Amino acid sequence: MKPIILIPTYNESVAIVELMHQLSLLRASRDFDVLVLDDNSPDKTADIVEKLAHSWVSILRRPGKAGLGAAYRAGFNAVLAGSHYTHVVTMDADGSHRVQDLPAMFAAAERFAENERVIVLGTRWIQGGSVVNWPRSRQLLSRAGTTYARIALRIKLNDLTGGFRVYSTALLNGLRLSEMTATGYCFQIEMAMAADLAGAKSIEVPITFVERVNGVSKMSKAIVIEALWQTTVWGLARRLRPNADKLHYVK
Ligand SMILES: Nc1nc2c(ncn2[C@@H]2O[C@H](COP(=O)(O)OP(=O)(O)OP(=O)(O)O)[C@@H](O)[C@H]2O)c(=O)[nH]1
Ligand SMILES: [Mg+2]
Repeated sequence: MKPIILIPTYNESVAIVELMHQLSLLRASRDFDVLVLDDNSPDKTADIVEKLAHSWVSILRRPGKAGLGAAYRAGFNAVLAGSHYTHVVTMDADGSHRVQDLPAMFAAAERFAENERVIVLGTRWIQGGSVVNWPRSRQLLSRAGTTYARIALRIKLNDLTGGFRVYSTALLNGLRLSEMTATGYCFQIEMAMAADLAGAKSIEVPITFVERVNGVSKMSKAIVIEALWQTTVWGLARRLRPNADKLHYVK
C-alpha cells in the first residue's frame, strides 16, 4: 500500500506544523506521501510547510480561497495523473482528524485487493467513535446532517459529512471527478454518493474527532445551506432518474 494524504488548508499555519510532526512520527512505521492543498492562505501556511522541508511533502498552491470541494478536486486530479499511489487519504489540517486513527483506516483499506473500488470512512457516530470538545449544537448539526443525507440519498452509512477518508485509487479513477459540483463540505456527501453509485465497498472505522484548538473555523451558514439544498436536489434526482445519476458520476 502506498497512500498519499491530501490536506486542504486555509490559514492553518499553527495546526499544520503539529499535524506534520505527528505524520512524521507515523512515517517511521508506514510509507506515505502528503500533498497540502493551500488556497493562498494569508497566514503563509504554504510557506511554513515548505520551510519544514520534508521530502515526502509537496504543496499545491492555488490562487485563492475557492472552497474545500474545489481544493480536493484539484488535489485528486494532481495525484491521479500517472499516479503510483494505491490509495488517497483526505484529512483536515486543524487537528480534528487524529493521526493515531490512520493505522486502523489503512488496515481496513488493506483488506481489499488494490484494484477494488473501496472507500473507508472515519466515522464519529458508531460504537467506538466519539467527538471531543464539540458543543452540543455542533454535534446536533452534524448528526442531523448525516441523518438527512442518509434518508434523502438512501445510503446506509453513519457519517456522510466527515472528511477523514481513504479512497482506493481504483475507485477515484472510476469516477467522473470533473462532474462533482459541491464547493463546501457537502463535497463529502457528494463523494460518498458517487462511491455508492460506483458500487464501492465501504467500511466504517470509528474515529475520535477533536475540536480544533488552533485557528479559525471556515464553517458558515452558506456552507450549511449549500449542503441542505444540494442533498435535497441529489435525493430527488436519485429517485426520479437513478440511472442518469450513475452515468453522471461513474465512468
Ligand atoms: N484549500 C482550502 N482548504 C479549506 C477551505 N475551507 C476549509 N478548508 C480546510 O478544510 C479543513 C476543514 O475546515 P474547517 O474550518 O476545520 O471545517 P470544520 O472542521 O467543518 O469546522 P470546525 O469544526 O470549526 O473546525 C481545514 O483543514 C481547513 O483549513 C478552502 O476554501 N480551501
Ligand atoms: Mg475543523
